[in-house]
Amino acid sequence: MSFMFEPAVYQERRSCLVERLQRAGVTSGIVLFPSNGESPINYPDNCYPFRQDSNWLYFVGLNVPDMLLVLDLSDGKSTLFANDITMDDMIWTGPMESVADLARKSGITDVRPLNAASIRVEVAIARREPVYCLPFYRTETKERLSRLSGLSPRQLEESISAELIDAVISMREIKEPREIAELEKAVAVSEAMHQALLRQIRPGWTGYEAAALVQYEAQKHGCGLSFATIATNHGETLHNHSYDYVAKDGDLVLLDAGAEVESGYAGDLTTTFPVGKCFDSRQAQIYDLLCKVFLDATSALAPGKKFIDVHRTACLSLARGLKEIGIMKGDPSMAVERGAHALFFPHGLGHMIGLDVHDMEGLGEDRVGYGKTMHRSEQFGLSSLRLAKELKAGMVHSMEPGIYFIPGLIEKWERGNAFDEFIDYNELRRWKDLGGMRMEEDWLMTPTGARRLGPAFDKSRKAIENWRSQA
Ligand SMILES: [Mn+2]
Repeated sequence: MSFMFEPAVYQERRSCLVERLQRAGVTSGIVLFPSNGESPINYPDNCYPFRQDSNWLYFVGLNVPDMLLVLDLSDGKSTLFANDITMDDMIWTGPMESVADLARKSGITDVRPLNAASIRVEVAIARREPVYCLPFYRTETKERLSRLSGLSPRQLEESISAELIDAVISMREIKEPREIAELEKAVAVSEAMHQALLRQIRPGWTGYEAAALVQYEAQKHGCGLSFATIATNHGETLHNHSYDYVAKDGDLVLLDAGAEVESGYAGDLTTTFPVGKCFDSRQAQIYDLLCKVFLDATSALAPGKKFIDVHRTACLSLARGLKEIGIMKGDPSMAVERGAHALFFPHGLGHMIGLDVHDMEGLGEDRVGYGKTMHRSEQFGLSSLRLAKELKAGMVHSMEPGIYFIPGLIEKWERGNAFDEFIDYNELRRWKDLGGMRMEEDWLMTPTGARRLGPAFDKSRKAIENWRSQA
């Protein structure tokens, strides 16, 4: 991952951040942006694959560990603190660009060694200028920044700024055209990953083979995975990372997987399909309903509308469909208001996507998805909705309704006669072993509506069965 936009892109983003903070009344002080460092697995030299911090990628862009950017809010100047590699390092890493050359790619001319960072922080403190940070999601980043800045981990925690968080969210949530182009690439590769499995899985395949094929397809396109692949015959377990099964005719496979392109942008798709050539009649009924829910939800997308209302549209469509099938009963609107449908759809309709697959979740899921004025519901199901706030042109988010039959949850609700005015537990017994389905696409809000990202990919039952019968 060494892709970068033009240096001016990063310069402009940093000056935009300074402007937005000034507008929020933050006119002096310094912002500390630490890059990520290498993170050891079991001994110092054996590290997890390096993933740069997404805020750093957005404002600095350099995919290099162990750097620190100091942004001065009074004059808007950026200083990059980093060390050039030594000849000893180079024997292991190969030739590397100098820090000064790297800095130029981000539009930064002021470069200093890492050990000068604490002096810069001391100067700010002597001038009684505040220090600002974003939240830390890795303890080691906080500890490293503490060593570099001379501030204690506690002082760093106290430097976390709501104004800074909100300014960053307000910028990153609206995707620039160049970011949308990257997201289009990520979704295109993600589709290729899904289509590879849709084309190739056979009875007898293990989950490991399925997950390996998906990863192969990503890497073949020069991409990584944007999160750990879910490839399971038990889609009703929402984050099922077990690959320990053998696919057989009659099974449904749920694949939730996405590519991360070189620039760091993520795709996130879910497809559900039969291991055999067709859905059986029960699976077909539920899959057709899922397609209907998906269509109703995507048709409800509009700028200016709250995403929680689009989520409610999906829930209502689901409750109506389940009533037609006979699994639910009573008034669907009332059932949704009370939360009875959540037995079959216990998660939210979507989340923002960008440089993170759950975009900016490290800045606080509620701050990102609900803003300053909305609050998360405590109702089962709705409490898992990550995105609720008003949609704006330029936002990119997932659309991912699902229908699940979770035996343990069904039994628990039935024992307590939960919502028995809305759920026909007798009829439900016939469906309990069906498993789970989800359909997920990535959508961009436009000034007039919304559009799906990625090349055309028909997921109607007929189209899916067509893929499978050619397998
Ligand atoms: Mn998702």
